[in-house]
Amino acid sequence: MVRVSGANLKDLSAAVTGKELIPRFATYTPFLDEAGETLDQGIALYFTAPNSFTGEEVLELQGHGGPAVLQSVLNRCIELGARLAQPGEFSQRAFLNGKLDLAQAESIADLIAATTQQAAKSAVRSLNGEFSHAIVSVRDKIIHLRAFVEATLDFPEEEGVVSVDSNRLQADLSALKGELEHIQSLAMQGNILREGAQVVLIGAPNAGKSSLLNQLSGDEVALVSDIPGTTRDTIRQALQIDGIPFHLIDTAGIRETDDVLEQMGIVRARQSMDKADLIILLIDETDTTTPNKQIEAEISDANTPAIFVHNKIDLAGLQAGINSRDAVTHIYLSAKTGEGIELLRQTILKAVGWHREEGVFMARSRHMEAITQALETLTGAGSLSEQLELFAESLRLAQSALNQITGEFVADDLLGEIFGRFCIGK
Ligand SMILES: Nc1nc2c(ncn2[C@@H]2O[C@H](COP(=O)(O)OP(=O)(O)OP(=O)(O)O)[C@@H](O)[C@H]2O)c(=O)[nH]1
Ligand SMILES: [Mg+2]
Repeated sequence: MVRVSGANLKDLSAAVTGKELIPRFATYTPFLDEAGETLDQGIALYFTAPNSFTGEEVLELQGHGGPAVLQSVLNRCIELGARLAQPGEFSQRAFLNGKLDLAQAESIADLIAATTQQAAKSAVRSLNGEFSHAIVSVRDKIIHLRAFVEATLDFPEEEGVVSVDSNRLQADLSALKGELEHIQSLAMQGNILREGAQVVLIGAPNAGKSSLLNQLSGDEVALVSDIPGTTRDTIRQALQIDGIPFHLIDTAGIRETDDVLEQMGIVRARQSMDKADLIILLIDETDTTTPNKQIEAEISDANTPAIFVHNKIDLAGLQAGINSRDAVTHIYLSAKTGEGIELLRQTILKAVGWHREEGVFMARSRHMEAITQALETLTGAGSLSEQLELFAESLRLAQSALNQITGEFVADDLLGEIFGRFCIGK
């Protein structure tokens, strides 16, 4: 499909189709070149402003496709005064013309990029405006409270303006915070769906990291052998657990070695630990001679959630199971037979912060930051209920943090950054 958006498209569409199109009616028509020869034929749709996706006049030409035909129809439109769209320009115009707010426009890109059905569903929810409505509803309550506080500041002596009761301010404030925290939790879930958490497998050589990667992904992704030091390069595999996307990273076994290639692999293993959302340490239950103390210390330095997996229970004669010691979850399983794997899968979901919540919104880090900022400001306001000017100012700051999400007041360079990442034609 070739889609043209702008002002005064009547002439252009008459020149391409050779007829006057009725708005919102599908017209079967040839698409013509300058000499009136048919380039392709198909359906033409014409929308008048503002009743279109972009809010401008829009012409859509649905042809048979194929790169050459498509290019010639596109060239014809350019001859007639159109130019190629920039990435995301249709959505950007829709935003600028008030057809969508910023969070909705962003969810279009998220919908297209969704890798799982769960992610797509929550992107649609944001596109429908559910996320924006939730944010706007809290923001309006902040504005309401602020108006009340400012009225008492401006007209302290006025009849009918109730004096401010600091208990009531506290109660209103904590209700607002509660509402925002709920949105934050739903958005955090959406962020997990969008980004997919990075889970890295770490451990001594032969602990069974590659076997576990294969078991979790249900495929022979990585080489497995009883030769210690099999894996050198880090191996990334995308997978889903209950519809949640993950990036699982298999690494070289960590040990002292003179092998230069293996050393390079170990450096990479440590680097991927730094970037991980979750570290899984594999421990070979049949090999009590290999100490894991150093790796354990590195993990606790990394300050990243970790799960300790005790592998090869089939050989060690142990039962599959889970327990918690020193604030660390320990799971007993066999990467080879798959026994205990479901325990691990559910524990991974929990460890990255996923809890089956209804109504998850697709949210971006940008949104999460704004919500956190608003919450911090509201929390700060709690101690200011005796100093009304400062209290009102905190409310104003929280309000403007939330405004950034829907894009009431945003800088042009932020818009450029957001829409520049869309694909062309969207
Ligand atoms: N019986 C049994 N064997 C296992 C299990 N997990 C792994 N193994 C075996 O242990 C050996 C090492 O497994 P890998 O998955 O290659 O171990 P790794 O941690 O990736 O090793 P490196 O890549 O060398 O660091 C292989 O022979 C596997 O078949 C298990 O749960 N039970
Ligand atoms: Mg390996």
